[in-house]
Amino acid sequence: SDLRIAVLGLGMMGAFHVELLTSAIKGATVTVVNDFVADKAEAVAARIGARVVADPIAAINDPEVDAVLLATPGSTHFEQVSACLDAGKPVLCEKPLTTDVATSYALVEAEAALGRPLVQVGFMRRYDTEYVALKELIVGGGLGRVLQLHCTHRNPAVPDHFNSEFMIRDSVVHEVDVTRFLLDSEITSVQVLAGAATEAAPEGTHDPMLVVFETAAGQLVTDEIFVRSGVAYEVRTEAVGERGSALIGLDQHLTLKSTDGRWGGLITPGFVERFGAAYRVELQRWVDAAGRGTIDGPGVWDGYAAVAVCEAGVEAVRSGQRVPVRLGERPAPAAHGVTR
Ligand code: ISE
Repeated sequence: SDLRIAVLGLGMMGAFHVELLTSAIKGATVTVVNDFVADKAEAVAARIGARVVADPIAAINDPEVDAVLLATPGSTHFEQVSACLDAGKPVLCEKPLTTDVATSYALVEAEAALGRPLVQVGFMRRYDTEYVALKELIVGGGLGRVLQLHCTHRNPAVPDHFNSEFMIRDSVVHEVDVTRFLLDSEITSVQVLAGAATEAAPEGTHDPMLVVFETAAGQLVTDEIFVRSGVAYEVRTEAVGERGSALIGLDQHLTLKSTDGRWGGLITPGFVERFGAAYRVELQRWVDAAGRGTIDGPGVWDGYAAVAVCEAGVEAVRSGQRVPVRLGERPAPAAHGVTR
């Protein structure tokens, strides 16, 4: 029988997940929906034949819910993920895990105390075929020892509330996870260079920025974050090793057309075109794992580490200094999340 899912938060991401769950994912039924805007919840529920439960904690604890998808604001995640752990229900939590290091670490400890991984964090790039191929190349030794990563992360446009801090916590967080995923090493420091800003940026917002991570193995990672490029959704990563380099995200699998001896093509306009397939794989694997009472992807430790790096990144924007990242102790393997 289908896994019965509660979707909490029906903004852009929540609505996107509901759409996928009801159209593309096997073995799942959305039985309960929740949003702090009552009309929105009612409209979605009516369309897909689900029930509205107005209180988020009651939605999690509802007897007709086996697993929970959280697309609520980050500030509500600590309480909601805690409720999922208390109820013993698998949860897929959109980033960020929580909004500060202390509460994220509290969730690491709570899951460890429970003794089985239930918390998965929505870092969807780990399911993108290109990132998976790059990881396999690296793990297989195809590049030799990897020394540097160079990441580009551009959005065509964003709302005004994307200030420098938000850009770190909401956008750069993806490269934080990509770095940890590809290099299997923790990030130990963050530095941010804020140069000339686009005239599209509101006063005081540094857009673009150049972010530099250092890993425990001494590898350097650069990330150009530019969320008002005015052009397209461009996400590229190049890994540079002792025996070669590899770049992903260049043609983004769209058709390149040759004319007049030149090459060119389309750039993905948004995240749906770039990562839609990855979201679908992420969700299907999570549904399958949740049916077995577990997770299949980045776990609570990955969510915690990302929050810790982003917090250091925000301080690095303010201070202009290289800011160290110090992580708490990682619980024993049997207790922490499955990392892919
Ligand atoms: C947003 O939250 C995302 O997750 C997108 O993938 C990213 O490109 C964007 O910059 C973020 O703000």
